[in-house]
Amino acid sequence: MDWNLTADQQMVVDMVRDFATNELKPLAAHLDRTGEFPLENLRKMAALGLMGMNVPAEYGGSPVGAVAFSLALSEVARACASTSCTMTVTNMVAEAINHFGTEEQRLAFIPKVVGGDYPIGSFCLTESQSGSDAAALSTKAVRDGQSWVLNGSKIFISHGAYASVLVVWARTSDAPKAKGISCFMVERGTPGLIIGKHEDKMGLRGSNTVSLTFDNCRIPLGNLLGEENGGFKIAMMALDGGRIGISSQAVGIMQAALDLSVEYAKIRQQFGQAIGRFEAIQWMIANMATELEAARSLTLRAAWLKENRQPFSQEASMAKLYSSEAVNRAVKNAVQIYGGYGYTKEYPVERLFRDARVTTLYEGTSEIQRLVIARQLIEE
Ligand code: COS
Repeated sequence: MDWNLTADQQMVVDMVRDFATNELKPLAAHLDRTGEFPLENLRKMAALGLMGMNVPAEYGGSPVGAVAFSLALSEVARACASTSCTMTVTNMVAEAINHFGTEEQRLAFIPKVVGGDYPIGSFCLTESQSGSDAAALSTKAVRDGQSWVLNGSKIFISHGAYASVLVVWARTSDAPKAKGISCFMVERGTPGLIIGKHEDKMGLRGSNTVSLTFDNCRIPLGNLLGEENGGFKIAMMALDGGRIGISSQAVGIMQAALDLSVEYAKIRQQFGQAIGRFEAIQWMIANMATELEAARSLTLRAAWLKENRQPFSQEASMAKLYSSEAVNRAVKNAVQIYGGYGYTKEYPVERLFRDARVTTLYEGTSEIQRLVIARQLIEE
């Protein structure tokens, strides 16, 4: 077993770390405070190839593999968790179009997702009555002449107000639950696509989250992705990959929490010495570092399986489950180490505490990850 990164993977890490440290980190507190969306930085990231890291170059991607993607995403999350949210979802959308689209669809849509003025893709699955139970969605699409007409609403859509292409799941038959769902691509500005309420979130405040309404939203027949009534599997397969992304994001936030904790433990003086000399603080830092390594290993193993075209659904859920729970323990301890200062917005651990919270919720709660893992153990 070789744990070393390849020269190409190391190059990606070095490039992204440099970019994230210089361009993303300095803006992270501002985005958190103002809720501004970092469009300019996302365009720079697209120019560096970070929005289509697993799609071929002929569609505007820069295929470096799932492992390099995971490493890059962790570097971005370490600097700015909000920006990493947009990066992971956009990569997930680009990959889904690449995997399930026709050649014509790939050429038409992927370059818009990974480049251009809005190098952003949205994943529109969740509805007010279908979160964990994704197959219960009720948005409808009906065929009308040369069009599909979409009606319904989605909620909690990451960067939905800025996406160039939105992949949208809708019911296309009366068949029960998962069997009657199809997947569509809707372009930014399509009449009938209405951007709704902007969520005022606890964390990831620099990643725009909106509700969407489809009001007789008419799209060409050719915007159906994959097979009619075969859309649910697209969502599930995309989420398998997406969960490696969220796990990588959690690893990045954890690394930031550890960096800040170690730095502060060395300089903060109490009882005549640096607090890092007290065992109480050392144990917190040791646990944080150990759990970070465990989270990183699980994440990279899932990414490696994906890259090597082996089944990875269970491993992606294990990685996401562990990393997301562990990052929440890490940020809690980072605030503890900073004491009262950690509870103020002057210190970045307060932002990390809020940013980390969503990782056990989105792209499948911890409970859904356990369900996916247990089902594969018990039912297969
Ligand atoms: N890859 C490929 N196909 C999959 C799959 C996967 N990972 N998971 C399920 N499927 C297929 C099943 O094989 C089944 O196909 P058949 O009808 O041909 O047998 C179909 O999809 C339905 O699967 P299942 O019966 O398991 O669906 P459930 O309604 O029980 O839902 C869970 C399964 C709970 C795993 C799913 O609803 C889920 O992931 N929920 C969480 C959704 C989520 O993460 N939302 C966040 C949105 S983004 S913030």
